Amino acid sequence: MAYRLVLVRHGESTWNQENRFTGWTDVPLAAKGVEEAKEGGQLLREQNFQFDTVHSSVLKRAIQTMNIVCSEIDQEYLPVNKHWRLNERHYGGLQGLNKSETAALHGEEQVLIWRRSYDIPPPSLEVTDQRHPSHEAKYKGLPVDILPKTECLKDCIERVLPYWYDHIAPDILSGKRVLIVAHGNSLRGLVKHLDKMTEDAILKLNIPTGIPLVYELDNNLQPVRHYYLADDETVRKRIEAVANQGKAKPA
Ligand code: DG2
Repeated sequence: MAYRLVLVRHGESTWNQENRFTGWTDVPLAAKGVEEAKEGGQLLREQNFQFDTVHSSVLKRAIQTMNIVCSEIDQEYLPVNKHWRLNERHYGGLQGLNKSETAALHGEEQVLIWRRSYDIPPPSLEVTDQRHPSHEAKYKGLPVDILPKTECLKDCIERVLPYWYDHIAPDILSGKRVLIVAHGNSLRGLVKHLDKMTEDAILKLNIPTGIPLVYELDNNLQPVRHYYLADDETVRKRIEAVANQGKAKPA
């Protein structure tokens, strides 16, 4: 192994808890998510993980998680890079809707397609819709045509990868130990890219909240192996909770 990269999905947010499609909606961590972020940081500390730089999205659930993790590993001084390209996949017209209610209305199969298909996006927003990112101060200065009205995973990967190639990969190759704190789907996109997963395989992949995912990479940034820093049962339960969010009646 030449390099090690750590990925963390933010802890449970208030809208994860309410089971609502979140996307670019800027909601904070729920109390449970704060605990998950602390536990994630403690797992890193127990295994003596240290970093040289951190990358996160510009959404507060990721930023809050990053701050908690850095505090737990006693590295609050780390240089931080926040970028919209690491944001969650934009959920378009679904943003704000309850996932179970949407499944009851449109069927679980349709919701699974919207949540997990590779190239079928959810319904698109109009630019005039207040949920469109152009209405938010944090995206001021970006051309409106680069801001998403909706995104499938393919679209999300296409906007994450320039940031990977321009910023994260050069950091890793220069020897920096890198931590990325992002989201269920922006991380699924990165994992699909790193592991060269097929469109079918990525459909079944769910990333649990708050559990550090460690990638060991070779000189060419090809994965040698990856593993979660938690026992299999904890990982399984958290993955199952994410998968069940799209059921008409969650378990
Ligand atoms: C969730 C992911 O994003 O939802 O946008 O609702 O990771 O930021 O909480 P996150 C959302 P699913 O694709 O798992 O439904």
